[in-house]
Order: sequence, then structure tokens, then C-alpha cells
Amino acid sequence: NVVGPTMPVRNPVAQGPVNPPAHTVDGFVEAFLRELNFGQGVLLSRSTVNDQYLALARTVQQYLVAGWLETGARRRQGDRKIIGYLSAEYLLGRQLDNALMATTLGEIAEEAMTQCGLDLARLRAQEIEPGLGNGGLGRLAACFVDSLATLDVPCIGYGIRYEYGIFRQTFVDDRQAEVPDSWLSLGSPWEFPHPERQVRVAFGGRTETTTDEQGRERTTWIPAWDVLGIPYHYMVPGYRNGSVNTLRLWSAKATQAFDLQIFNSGDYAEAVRSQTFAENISKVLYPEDSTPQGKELRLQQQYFFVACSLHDFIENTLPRDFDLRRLPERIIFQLNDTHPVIGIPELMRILVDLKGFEWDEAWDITRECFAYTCHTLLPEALEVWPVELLGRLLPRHLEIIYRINDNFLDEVREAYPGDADRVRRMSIIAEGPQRAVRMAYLATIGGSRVNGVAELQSQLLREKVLPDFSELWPDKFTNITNGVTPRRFLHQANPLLSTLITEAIGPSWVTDLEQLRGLEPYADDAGFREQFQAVKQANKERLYRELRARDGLELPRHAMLDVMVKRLHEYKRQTLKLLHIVSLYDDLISGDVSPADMVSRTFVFGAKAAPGYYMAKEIIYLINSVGRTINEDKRIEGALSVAFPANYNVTLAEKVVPAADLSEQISLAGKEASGTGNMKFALNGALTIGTDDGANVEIRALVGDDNFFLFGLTEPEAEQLRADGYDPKAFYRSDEKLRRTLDLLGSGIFTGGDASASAPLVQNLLHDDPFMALADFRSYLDAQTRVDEAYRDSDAWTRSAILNVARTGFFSSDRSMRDYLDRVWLA
Ligand code: B1N
Repeated sequence: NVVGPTMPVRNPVAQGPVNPPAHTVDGFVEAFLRELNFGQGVLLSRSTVNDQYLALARTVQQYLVAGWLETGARRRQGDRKIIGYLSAEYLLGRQLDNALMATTLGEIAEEAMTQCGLDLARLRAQEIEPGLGNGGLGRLAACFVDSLATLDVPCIGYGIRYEYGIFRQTFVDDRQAEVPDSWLSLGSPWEFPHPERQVRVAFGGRTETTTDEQGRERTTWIPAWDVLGIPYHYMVPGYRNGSVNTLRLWSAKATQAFDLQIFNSGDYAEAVRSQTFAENISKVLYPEDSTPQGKELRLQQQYFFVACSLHDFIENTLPRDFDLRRLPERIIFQLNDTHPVIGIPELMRILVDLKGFEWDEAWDITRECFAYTCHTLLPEALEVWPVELLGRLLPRHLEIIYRINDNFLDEVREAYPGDADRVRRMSIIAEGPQRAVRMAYLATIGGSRVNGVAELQSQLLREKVLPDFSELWPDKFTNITNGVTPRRFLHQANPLLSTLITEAIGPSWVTDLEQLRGLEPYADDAGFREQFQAVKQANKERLYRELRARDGLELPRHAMLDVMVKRLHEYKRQTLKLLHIVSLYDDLISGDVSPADMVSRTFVFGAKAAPGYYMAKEIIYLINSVGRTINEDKRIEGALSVAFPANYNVTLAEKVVPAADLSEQISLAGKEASGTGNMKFALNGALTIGTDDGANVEIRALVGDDNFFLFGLTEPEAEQLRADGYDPKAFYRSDEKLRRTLDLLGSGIFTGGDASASAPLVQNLLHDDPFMALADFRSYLDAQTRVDEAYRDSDAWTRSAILNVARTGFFSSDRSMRDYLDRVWLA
């Protein structure tokens, strides 16, 4: 560290935090004007909306900081185990509303702004959400840190402060175009930079092994280059409990701004080259969800934030003379997928090379300090790093991985004598033309627990992804079903429903979501159903207002709102949804069904495609093309409309989820690890149409078969069909409706007469269809017919919707956190 330890201050006046401003409108106005004048350096009369937003954010923060400082002091005094949540992504969403909710300042702030002649809603809209994640995995991390703070569990969330988060999506001629997300450009009031707490992270070079006087081998790493990690702290407030945890995100900075000699010689670009190179590490989030591409910069990012975080914990968080043999009593690093798994050899390096531990003792410590969560079932999503790349970037870590592997394979040989094939299968190093390090295996071997994120996925993880490991260590494996924070996704996003719930069962459901069970009897109360329906209608109108202002979309007020929002991925099967829409359109234009006889539907899509994912981008193009054609067709009298607002993100989700009638969760069985959108919709009273996949299975078990529209192949059936040689053409030939639908989609009527524009997708479905959309089409259509029938009986529908809310309290991330505490962290 360049700067010494914090200086103890003797003056008793300075021992505790100063008091926050008074919890009154006057107190708030005073603090706000101070922030505006002294923080932003402007008068109210001369301030911009951005000034006002920044001052408002800083004002709300003042109320939180005392709790933060107090929580920190309490944590330092105690000796509780800390959860070190290691995640390359945190999809936080906007902070202002969350902070207002946590501090109960909502109404005070509203009134205070009014007194200043300002509109709180306008200031809220000024905030650019930190999109430091791709989708479910990053949002899960944000929900988990929220819940840990609410449970007052010590947690430090570690991650990367990307300068550019997930790209902003726009549509140009119906195709996705990506714009950089410069979320920091107008200032970032929620962060506290600590450049004086910088950490040096080394890369490259070589190792040297020497033997000391006692004949012990000692290895030193002589790196070739390094960067600095600068921590930025963010407050993570618990819900109205005064407890505030810390999120610590690392930003890369060059060790040397530029080479003065080269600069003086006049080659300015060359002089700053190494600075640019080093600072690229935290420049941008890889926009890939579920399918990492194995790029060198990504491994640099992973090691960068993990090395910073481990160093920060061991050198700056633990008491000065802490005995590292007791490390597992004070920390458990939870690995959010394989992205931080390089932390395992890094801790070994710290203990063995830097702290002088014997290998075996270091290994026992290390294994107790890590646990691994696997978020996938897709084979292409399991991270592997070429040995060549890993060895070039992190030569000492590769040696350590080899030694871990040697020891482990000895263990395997001992357990299964003569089983050479098993040894080859279980090796961390995959042999082949390009030798590679299997990060999921390293995580499984180097961690104390491995968990999946929903029952079905955890079972398939044991049986199909890591079968040899679960046979060797059955007790290491467990399931922890995902959850979502009810604070953001019910209380904050759906204030009308929250009020209705609280009127019925009192307010404590917000931190004890199983209490929603108390709503069950209200499903049979006609008056309550009417109120519930009115809330749904108001939420739809709020969404339509938003989509009008945001995207210029005009949507009918009364139609079933059928929603599919999630990353664009073939396995999630947005195409199946598209086929359904085209088939309904076909019913109308062929005259089979008159517009008046059809249950009107508005389809809402939200989905970003990874920029290099060709087929996903074709699907976006076709959704837009079909949507435009249908919306413009007067013949169908508005029976169907399609809305695809660009740039779906957490902020938009908070408006979409409360408004939905129908939640589309239609992945091919065995592909979606869990899903978390499915939980948010059910909790907000949408009914699900879904396959037997991920957490859908558990949602259906809880809400009951009558309140869930199940369709499609099961995982074993899909597997069998594939084994038997899946032929999508056979389904095309034998199902007339499917044939008409695909023919219509491929006809060119949606693409300005150009049939070739729809060919990539249509041909893919007919000849390959890797996720069996055609096989599930008939079953999906039948389920949608059941949806229509159910929706016609609006009383019965509302009853089901209420039961969905009442029975899905299990999906609170508070419950997930308790499960992690019981089964992993304190087990
Ligand atoms: O994690 C979510 C699950 O609910 C989803 O089912 C699952 O698809 C998602 C590489 C991933 N798995 N893997 C990723 C994200 C980014 C990346 O670069 C992989 N995301 C998931 C939460 O458990």
C-alpha cells in the first residue's frame, strides 16, 4: 500500500459518525440545498436536472452513511464469518429508489422536492442504472447482497467497476445495434473511490524455484507487468434495519501514466500505450450471457478482481496479526460461477509462496475458504482456458493448478485402482489438440461445496455435468434454489399491489415473504379480486405510458399482456413465441378466426443479443419485422399487437413485471438452469406458461397445476428424442398448422417481400432446430389455447393470479441466503 494505515484519532469528538440530517422535510430540504450549493457548487435557481439529481442522491446517502459506518465498526469488533461474494457481474439497477425505500424517505423526499419547486419523478428518471451485468447471473448477485444486508449478515461483495456496462441496445431497420453504455459520464454519486487503498496485481513473466537451507523448495514468481486496482465502495442498505454492507468494485489503473522518455521524444501515442493497455482491464463488461468466449482480456479481468479482493481481505480487512490458519473461521468466498475460480490457486500462492505455509496445510485452508455455484447446464458455457494462455498470463498459477491436479488424480487412482479412463475424465486438464484447464473441475476440487441453482439443474449437474465428482464426493453437492429480492421486485416496483397486500396481511411480508400465504383466502373474496384487477390494470397503464414516452409505442388498454423478457438465446426459444404469434396472425388473415372472436393479446418482448451471436440477432430482426407487419395490419382490428422496446434493463423490468398477465418461460427442458424472471412475474400475479425446466418446476409445484400452463417435452423426453435422431422436418410435414405457420414466416410478407431475409432462421428451424422448437410447437399451441380459455373467465383468472402471489413467497432471495448459510457457509 502506498499510504499507511488509518491513523487512530484520540479526540473523542471524532470517534463515532456524526448524526444524519433530521428525518423531516425541513431537514431534507436543508441537506439537499447544502449538497447543491457546496457539493455541486450551484444555486438552485441555476441548477440543471443533473445537478439536482446528484445533490438528491448525495442527500439520501447522508442518511445511510451513519448506518454504514456503524455497521462497519460493529463488524470489525466482532469475529463473525464474512461472506466474500465473488462475482464478475452485479446488475444493480437504479440506486435512488432503493435508497429511498431503505431509509423510509420516499414521502419526505417527495415533499422536500416539491418545496424546492422540483419533481421527484423527473429527478429519478435522470439516473442511469449501473448495468454491470448481463442478465440473471448478475441480477442474482445484486439480489443476494440486498438480502444479506437485510438479514444483517456480514458480506463484502467483490467485483469489477466496468467503465462501460452492458451495451445500450437500439434498433436500426429492425436490427440490433449496440451503443456503449457510458453510465459514469454524468457523475456517479453512489460510489466512494479509495485510490489510497490501491492494490498491485501482477501478470506474465516466469517463475524461479530455489532450495533453502532446510532443503525446502521455494518458488517465486517474477512477473512481467502489473496494474493497480483502485477500490470503489458502494453502500448496500438492508431494509429499514440500519445495517449497511459494502460492495467493493475494482477499477484498473496503470502503474505508470506514461513513459516520459518516449513522450519527450515526441511519440505521444506510444508513450501512453501501456497505460491504455492496463486500463483496458476494467473498461468494458463482456456482453455474453451463458456463453463465454474465452478471450485473454476476460481472464485478465477475472484474475484482476480476484487478486485485488483476496489481497484486500487478507491484508486490509482481517486484524493485523491474524493467524491465517484460522482463515476459514473468518471468510468464505462464494464463487459466482467459474469466473472467479482463479482465486483458488491465488490463495494457494499467497499461503505457500508469500506466507510460507506447507502445501498440505495451505490446501486444507484453501478448500474450506471457497464454495462454488454452477449456473448452467449448457456444455458450451463451461469455462475452459487454454493451458498456453493461462501459463503465459499466470505462470505460477498454472504450476499450482498442475500440482493440485497431480494430488487430486492420485486420490482418484487410490479410490478407483486401474480406472485410467476415469482419471482422464476427471483431470482438471483436458487433453487434446489444445490442452485446456477446466475451471468447473478446479472449482469442484478446490471448494468445500458445489451447488446448483434450482432442483432440476442440481440433479442434472450431479448426473450429467459432474457425475464422477458427485460419485466421489456425494456430500459436497447441494441445491440452493435461486430467489429474488421482494424489496425491489414487489415493494418498490409494484407499490399498488404492495399496499393491497399490506392492507390484507400487514407489512411484515417485505422481510418474511412466506407470509404471503395469508393472501390465499382472499383469492375467494370477490371484493379483493376486484381490487387486485384494478391494480393490474393500473400497472398496465403505467407501462403503456412509459412505452409511449420511451419508445413512441401505442398499445391498446385492454388486452391480455403476454410477456417474454430475458436475454436472447436460442435455448430460451423466443422463436417458439414468434411461431405462436405468426400462427394467430395466420388464423386471422386466413379467415379461420374473426378478430372479434380472438382473445386480444399484446405481446411484449425485451431481449439483448450478444453482439457476435448471429442467430440471436436474426431472431431479433424477425420479431421486429413480424411485429411491425401485425401492428400495421388494419384487417385484424387490433386483436394482436407486438411491442419490442429496445434496451430491456432492470429499470424497464420494474415497469413490465407488475403489468404482465402471462409470463413466458418456454426454454427447452434441461437448458435453463433456473430463471429468476419466472419468479418475479409469479410474485406479481402473472400466470406462467412454461416448460418443465429450471425453477418453473418448483413454481408449478407450489402454485398448483391449475394455476400454471405446462407444456412441452420433459428433459428425459428431449434427450430421448435427440438420441433417436431428431428430425424437425418430420414435425413440419405432419402438422399442418406448423407448416402453414413456418411457410408464412418464410414467405417474405413480414420482410418487405424478401423471403431470403427470413431464411436464416426458417432454414435453421427446418434443418437443425437444436432446441426443438418444432417438436414442442403443437403442445405449446394447445397450452396457449388453454390460456385463452382461462383468460375469458376473468374472475377465475384473477383467483389464479392471487394464488400465484400467495404461494411463491419461497422465491425470496432471503430464503436463498438462509439456505446458503445452512448448507454452505456455516455448514
Ligand atoms: O444464471 C441465472 C439463472 O437463473 C439462469 O438460468 C442462467 O442462465 C444464468 C457467462 C453466464 N448462467 N450462466 C450465466 C452469464 C455471463 C457469462 O459471461 C455465463 N448466466 C446464467 C442465475 O442463476
